Amino acid sequence: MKRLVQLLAMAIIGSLILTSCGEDTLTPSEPTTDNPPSVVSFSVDGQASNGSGNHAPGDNVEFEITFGDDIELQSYEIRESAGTDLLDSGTASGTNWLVSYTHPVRRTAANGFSNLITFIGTDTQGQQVSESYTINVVDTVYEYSISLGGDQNAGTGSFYAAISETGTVYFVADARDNQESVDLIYFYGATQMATLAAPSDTLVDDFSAYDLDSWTTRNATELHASTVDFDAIDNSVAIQDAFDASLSQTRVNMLDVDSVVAFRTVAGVYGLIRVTEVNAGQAGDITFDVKVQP
Ligand SMILES: [Ca+2]
Repeated sequence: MKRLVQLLAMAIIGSLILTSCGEDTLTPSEPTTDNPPSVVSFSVDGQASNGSGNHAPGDNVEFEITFGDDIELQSYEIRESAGTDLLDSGTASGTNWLVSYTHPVRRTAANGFSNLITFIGTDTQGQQVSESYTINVVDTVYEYSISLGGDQNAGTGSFYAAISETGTVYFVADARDNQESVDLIYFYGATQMATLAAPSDTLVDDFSAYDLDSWTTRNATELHASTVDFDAIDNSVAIQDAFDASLSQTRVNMLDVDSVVAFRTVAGVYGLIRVTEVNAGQAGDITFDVKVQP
C-alpha cells in the first residue's frame, strides 16, 4: 500500500512537471500586447504643469517628468523649438523613470518670445509618449519720453524721477519735497552745454535757482555716455548689460540729438536715455526717450 501511494505521488508530480513544461513551450516569449509609455507626472518649478507659464529672461525653469511603461522603458529625449533642436537625451529602463531637467531662459530673450519644450519617452518596442510645455517670456520695460528745462525755463521742470511707467518731472519746489525720488537734473552750462547730472554732482550747485543747498538727500545716480543701439534694446537684462560701472560718472555733458546715456539709480534700477531734441540755453530744454527697468 505504501509503495502504491509513493508511485501515485510520483505519477502526479511527473504529470505536473510535464504539464508545466508543456505550458512553457506553448507560452510566447513576448506578450501579445505592449502598450505605449505614459507620463506619470510632470512638474514645472515644483508645481504640476498646466502646459505653459510666464518666465523672466535669465530664469532657470526646473522640469521633472516621470515616464511609466507596462513592460520596459528604453530612452528619453528633450527638444525645444517645437521639436527641432535636441536639448538632452539619455537611456531609461524599468517601468518608471524620472527625468530632471533645468532649462535656462536666455538673458536676452525678448518680451513675448515663446519656446515649446517637448519631453519624449520611448519603450523597448519603440513606442513613444510626449509631453510639452510652452515657456512664455514676460519682461517689463518702461518706455516713455521726457522733456526737461534749463534753470531759467519757467515752463518745464528740470528734475527727473526715472522709475515709473511714465517717469516724473518736478519743478524746484516739488523736487525739494521729493528729493529722495530725483534721479537726474538737467542744466545747460556755458562750457558743459546740455548736461544730465546726478543730484550729487557738484556742478549743479552753480545753478542757485535749483536750491540744492536746502536738500538733505542728493542721490548719487551713476551715468555714462553709451554707444549701444538704443532701438535694439528690448529687454530689461540688455538695459542692465548696457551699463558699465567702470565708466560711471556723476554727469554726462555735451548732449545732442542721438546721444545715448546709460544710468543706474541708487535703488539699483538700470535705464537708457536717447536724446531726441536739444534747445540750447538756460531757458531751453532737452527731450529724450527712456527705456528703464520697473
Ligand atoms: Ca510598453
